[in-house]
Amino acid sequence: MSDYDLYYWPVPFRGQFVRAVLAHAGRTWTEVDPAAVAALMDGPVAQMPVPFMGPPLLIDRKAQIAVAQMPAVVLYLGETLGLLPATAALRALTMKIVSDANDVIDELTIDGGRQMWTAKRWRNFVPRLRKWMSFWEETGRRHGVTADAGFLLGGEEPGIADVVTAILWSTMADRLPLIGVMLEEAAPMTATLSRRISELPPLSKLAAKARQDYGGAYCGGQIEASLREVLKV
Ligand SMILES: N[C@@H](CCC(=O)N[C@@H](CS)C(=O)NCC(=O)O)C(=O)O
Repeated sequence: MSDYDLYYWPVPFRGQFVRAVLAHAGRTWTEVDPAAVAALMDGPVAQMPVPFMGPPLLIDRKAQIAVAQMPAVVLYLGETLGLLPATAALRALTMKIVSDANDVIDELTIDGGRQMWTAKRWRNFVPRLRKWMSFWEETGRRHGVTADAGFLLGGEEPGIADVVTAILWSTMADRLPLIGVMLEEAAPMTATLSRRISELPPLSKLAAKARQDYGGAYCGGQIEASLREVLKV
């Protein structure tokens, strides 16, 4: 029996952050059937393990705890698996990075497809996406990241901030290569940091599994189609 049940869709997108933290920590989880995810999400709130609007939702089987909202799930895993930094300041900064990553993917999908991308909307968004990228570059610079060494918040080993960074940018660059080109230009140290962390064995195994299970999909649905249309990929 695995350690956790993960309620998410068969795409990388937001669920991949949770999968990556679990993989990084060497934990096992079961992916719940998407029909069961939809049934739970659309069912009575009184029957939800925790009230939630949309997945990811994680159930810790042993502790019988359910958590939704991606940053809260990552915080729960970080706390219970001892993966967070030692100081309050770095713990807060870790959750700031996780929240930034969640904001970036919300913006990239116009809040999960509230509107579709048009060429004009995309043109207006590009400077903002580059600004987001520069936040990672600047954070790394302040903590001693160089072209080929270091971790986003300093220290001697990769932490949750690095895992989340790698999943955010490597998944996006892999599935939407033009954004990868933009990252190399706007935030080259972040691009190499993301590659270095993604090459850690548990994360490279996870990426291979994602490729096998979800093909080239990123977030899925019409919003992915409209994103590919403006990026012409
Ligand atoms: N703020 C939530 C967003 C959750 C969310 O939007 N989940 C998407 C998938 S990435 C979903 O399926 N939402 C369905 C809905 O909101 O109706 C989080 O960070 O977990």
